[in-house]
Amino acid sequence: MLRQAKQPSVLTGAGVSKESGIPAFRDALEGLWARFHPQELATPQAFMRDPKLVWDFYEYRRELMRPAKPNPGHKALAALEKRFPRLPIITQNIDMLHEEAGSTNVISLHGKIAANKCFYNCQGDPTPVDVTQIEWDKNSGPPPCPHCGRAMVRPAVVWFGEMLPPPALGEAKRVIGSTDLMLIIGTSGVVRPTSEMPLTAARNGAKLIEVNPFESEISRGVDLWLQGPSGEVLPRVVELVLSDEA
Ligand code: BV8
Repeated sequence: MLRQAKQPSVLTGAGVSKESGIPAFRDALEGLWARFHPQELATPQAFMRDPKLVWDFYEYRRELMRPAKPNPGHKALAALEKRFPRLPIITQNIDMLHEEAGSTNVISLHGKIAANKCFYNCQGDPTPVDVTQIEWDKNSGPPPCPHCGRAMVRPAVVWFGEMLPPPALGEAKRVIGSTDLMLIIGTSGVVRPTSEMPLTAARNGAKLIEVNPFESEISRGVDLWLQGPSGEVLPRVVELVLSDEA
């Protein structure tokens, strides 16, 4: 199916980063954070209610992600560009491991955890803030925005109830409207609007291949389910596709 594809695309979720040691979004977290579900904290309301709690939650996840390296699954997707240059990778992940693995066309639907911005976007959406240039008491939660001094600085990720960034969403829609084969990797298919993208692609005639060790919300609608961890399945798939070039 991949060999015949003219415009393949990829959609990834937290599962593709599991073998890099990053817990998936719905995995239980350790220690202090075990009693929280990320969903409760990944909202603007939670941040307004308790900015320090939410800020510390992201600092904790940034610490978790810092040592993480691309795994064989990320690397296989980057290698696939030998056959499909600029292979679009629509990702829900905020860890930037696809870019680190060498993928050149990553569409980040939910932002990047390493980035911060003004909560009010006081200089326009988004108003990036580089916290390494700010001196503040790190135990007091987020610093005030250095531009407006009114709002607090927040992680530049998309929270529940927030719109996806129009540039990324527009790019994803263009890919979905033209792809003839979508590889869907490591997503539970729960979070909208991303979870609707495979079906939209299929309605436009695309074939769907899912890579996931467990059944997901989209498994019933795919043409082929490769059941297994992406760090093992993807290298074998990509080797097959690239070897027939020889
Ligand atoms: C929006 C960034 C429109 C932050 C994330 C009620 C109130 C408010 C909103 C809603 C509501 N009901 C529904 C909604 C919409 C909501 C939504 O979908 N909620 C869900 C929970 C029902 N969506 C939104 O709010 C979105 N915005 O709709 O705006 C709007 C706005 C205003 C007004 C009107 C309309 C915004 C959603 C974005 C949220 N931000 N992340 C952060 O990370 O802190 S989402 C978060 O979930 C992560 O990005 C994560 O990637 C994503 C999805 O999860 P998955 O990636 O699928 O990960 P998960 O853990 O679920 O699954 C892992 C999978 O991997 C599993 O299937 C597992 O089997 C598999 N796996 C495990 N090991 C491996 C593996 N696969 C491969 N290899 C392995 N080794």
